[in-house]
Amino acid sequence: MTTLLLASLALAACGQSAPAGPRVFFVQPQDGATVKSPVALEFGAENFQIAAVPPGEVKETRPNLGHHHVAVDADCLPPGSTIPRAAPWVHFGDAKNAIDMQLPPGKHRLTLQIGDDLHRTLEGLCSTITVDVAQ
Ligand SMILES: [Cu+2]
Repeated sequence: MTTLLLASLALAACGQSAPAGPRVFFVQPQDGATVKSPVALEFGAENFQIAAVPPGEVKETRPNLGHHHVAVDADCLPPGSTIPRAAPWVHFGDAKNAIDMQLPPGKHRLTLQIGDDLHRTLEGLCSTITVDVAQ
């Protein structure tokens, strides 16, 4: 009796379409891939809007949108951090989602992180992969 009840509750829970959270990810390369420099990077986002930073001085951020940032051999910054305008971070404030990047041979971590109009990190919107750059 109890088992049946739990089973139907679980089914009911699955049937509801819970809103999927926003997410950011590398479309390419794949995590663990062996690649050749220059490496074609492509970024993707789901349930989140990628938008260019407005021109001029930005004082306020717009909700639920932002732009990509990528860093080589760096980790995700904690939520609420301002992403430095300095190496290793590259800002895509023009809303671009791709770049061909020169990388030295060897293993490298690639971190993709969303920042809002004020280049501040957002909870859960970061992804790190590792690639092996061939000689
Ligand atoms: Cu930025």
